[in-house]
Amino acid sequence: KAPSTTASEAINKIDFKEAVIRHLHCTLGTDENKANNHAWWKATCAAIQENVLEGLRKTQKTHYLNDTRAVHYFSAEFLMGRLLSNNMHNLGLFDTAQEALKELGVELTDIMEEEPDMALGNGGLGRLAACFIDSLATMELPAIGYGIHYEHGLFRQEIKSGAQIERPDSWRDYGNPWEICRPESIQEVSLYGYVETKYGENGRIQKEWHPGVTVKGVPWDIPVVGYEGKTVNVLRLWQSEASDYFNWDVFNAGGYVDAQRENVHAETISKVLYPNDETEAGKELRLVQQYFFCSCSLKDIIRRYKRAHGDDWSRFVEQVVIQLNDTHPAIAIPELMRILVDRAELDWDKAWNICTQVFAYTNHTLLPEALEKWPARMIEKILPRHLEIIYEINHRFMALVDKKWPGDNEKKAKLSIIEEGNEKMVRMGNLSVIGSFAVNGVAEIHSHLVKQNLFPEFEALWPGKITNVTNGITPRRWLKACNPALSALIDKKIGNDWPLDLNKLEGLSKHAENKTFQKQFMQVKHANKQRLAKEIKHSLDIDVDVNAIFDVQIKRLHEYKRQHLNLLHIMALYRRILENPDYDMHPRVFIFGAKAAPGYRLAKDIIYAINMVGNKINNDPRVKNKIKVVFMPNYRVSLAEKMIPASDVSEQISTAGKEASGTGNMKLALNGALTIGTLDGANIEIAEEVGDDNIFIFGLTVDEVDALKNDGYNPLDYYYRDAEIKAILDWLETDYFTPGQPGALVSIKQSLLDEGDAYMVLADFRAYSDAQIKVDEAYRDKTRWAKMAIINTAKMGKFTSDRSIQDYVDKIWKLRACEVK
Ligand code: 26V
Repeated sequence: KAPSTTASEAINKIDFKEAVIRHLHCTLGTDENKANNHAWWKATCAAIQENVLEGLRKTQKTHYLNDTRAVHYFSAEFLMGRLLSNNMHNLGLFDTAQEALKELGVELTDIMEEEPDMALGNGGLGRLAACFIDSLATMELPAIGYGIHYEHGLFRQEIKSGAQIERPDSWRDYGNPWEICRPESIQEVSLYGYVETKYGENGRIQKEWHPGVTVKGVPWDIPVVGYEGKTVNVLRLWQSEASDYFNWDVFNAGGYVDAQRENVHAETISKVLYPNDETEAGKELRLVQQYFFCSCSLKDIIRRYKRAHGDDWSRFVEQVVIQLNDTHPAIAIPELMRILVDRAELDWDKAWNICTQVFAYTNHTLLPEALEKWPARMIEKILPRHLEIIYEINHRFMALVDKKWPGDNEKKAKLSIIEEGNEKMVRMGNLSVIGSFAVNGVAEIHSHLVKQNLFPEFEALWPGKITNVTNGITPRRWLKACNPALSALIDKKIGNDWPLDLNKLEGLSKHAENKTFQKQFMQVKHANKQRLAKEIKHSLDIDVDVNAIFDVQIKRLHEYKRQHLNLLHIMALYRRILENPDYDMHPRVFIFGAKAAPGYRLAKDIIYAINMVGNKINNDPRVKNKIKVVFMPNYRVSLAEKMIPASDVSEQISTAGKEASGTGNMKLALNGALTIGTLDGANIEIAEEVGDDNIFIFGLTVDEVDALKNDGYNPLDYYYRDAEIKAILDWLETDYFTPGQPGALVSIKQSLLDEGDAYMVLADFRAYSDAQIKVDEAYRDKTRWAKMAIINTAKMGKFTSDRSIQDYVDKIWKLRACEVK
């Protein structure tokens, strides 16, 4: 069925104009003549928020009256981006608002630029959470997202003389029009202190935690509007504040300054999002953040449950399912045990039974350095009672393992939550698997590797517990809102119900060879490229040819994602042009967007190298504009929304087995970009959908990577046997790209030759270069390319996050939709 404007039928242009003006006057204290874009943006948000809040109220009432089972999505990250355009589209108010504002002399797309991104996440994991809550609301599923109300999101990236500089992100500096503070739902969270062992009347041992510190968790709610605006769920983010109760002793003893200092400490908890830096162990504040939001969220869930069911815990597991987005919220498992055993005085088995029916865990990475482990000593200091509980969970679990494999200490060592060694460590992955009823990976290949390589002993112990749910993306944001011209073209061709049923895009397939449609499709792409070219000119003063291939690699910077493979290939092309001025290639613009973790040296060096090589190539007349290299600073959701619709080629070139899924790959293909990629993550499933003729697959497979590693991979073999590879790597050592600074780019060469090339860049280089030649050939055949691009869009139905969520519902959550009238 066609999307109706249910929520907004009554709202016409006149009403909307009236609402915006009213908010200019009464909310912002200004008027139409004085208002700048920022004020117009705020007034427009406020006018939209009226409709959002109406839906929120109805939804909450309906969920309460129906006493619905709900999923609680626990995530330290929600990468929401901007909300105005999304909310307008989901409410069906975009056109109304645009026309109304036009009549007031205001351009909607201009004022949308005033909105700061909500960048409360690092990358794929946080954006996935944002797509999932969009789908949950759209599918009318009772759900709540729980996370942290960071004062500063992911750092803002500036590029100075080619190098990344980090600046604080301040998304709330001038107020956030979407969030609602809920002081009535404040929670208290305890930290530090010691545990007292007591003996109760019945001889039962009782543990009492005497915390050293108490802090307040203040909830901020962000409404999450489903498509067509019926269900409006919430994202509840906790902000830390000093507790009213705690530091009065210090204060009364005359320690006013010390009391203030404690304030600062409490408020530090939600101050800043941690970037994905090398290793987490030792970062006490990070563990405190995790516990803080989990404890607040669990108490919030229990408060809501008790309102309906009192002290009867028997229905808790029917009402509550909690999805752990990676191990970041794994501390919620011992926290729920503590609440049930110490507070509610349930016996251990009963409590454990509840826990293991409530939690489910998603794994998002196999990289050893990204698997969370905390020193037991640190947990003991911050959460002494929780460490005891973790030991007790482990003790009972080890008994179970012994039953299955009597006397097998090797198995026990692998399965144990505790890693013995110099310093005892708590493995959050093992805790998550043991405390959950379901574990999932995020793409077929990744889930297979989770079973086979990461948790083989758990797979043997509990066959069937580990499953797959392939990631997805919301087509509302990642096609309808970000690519209005393509959306309109699709509407015209196959109707407008595809945002709710993305498999409908399949209907485009039969037009893939239609010349008129091809022309229209590529005209949209061309117009999007013109817009991006303007943006590039504006922000970097680089002229790019809109008829060139726009080749895009946008994702966090990491060696396993191999931005340096892309760079080495660019250098190879440059070298070929210098050696042969007639080198035949279609002009190409290589566009990058990537943030490096501030402490990740080589990643920052790669950014620097991209900029320095780019600078040289862009200004070398001998290149005759056949190559341009563009590094777009401060890659973020709102920039992705501009780059993706303008992309021809999507670079998905991770070492096979390393990228759990990827989601940018889906966004780009959905918008008609062709993938050049390895058989890794969701690329494999994208290839299955579009067919081998419509994707450029190259390089080692997972098995070949393993085999080569086992045989003893030697990058020097490739260096000496491939003259081009040698020439390029040697080039990095000169000062050709960094005049006067020889060796400034040498760390890349070193990582590939001296340090063993852990991600097999050199092993895949030739295959990658050959695949790029195929890309070039394909692009020159306009008809062929148009057909391939259309097929890519047409075959992306599988990758809607609605399908991912339906998989979670069927396999894991067992939820029912609840219609909001
Ligand atoms: C964390 C760290 C921390 C230590 C340094 C290295 C490192 C590298 C990666 C990470 C991220 C781990 C979790 C994560 O963000 N995974 C991403 O999740 C996406 C959604 O499932 C998925 O599409 C990406 O492939 C996966 O990398």
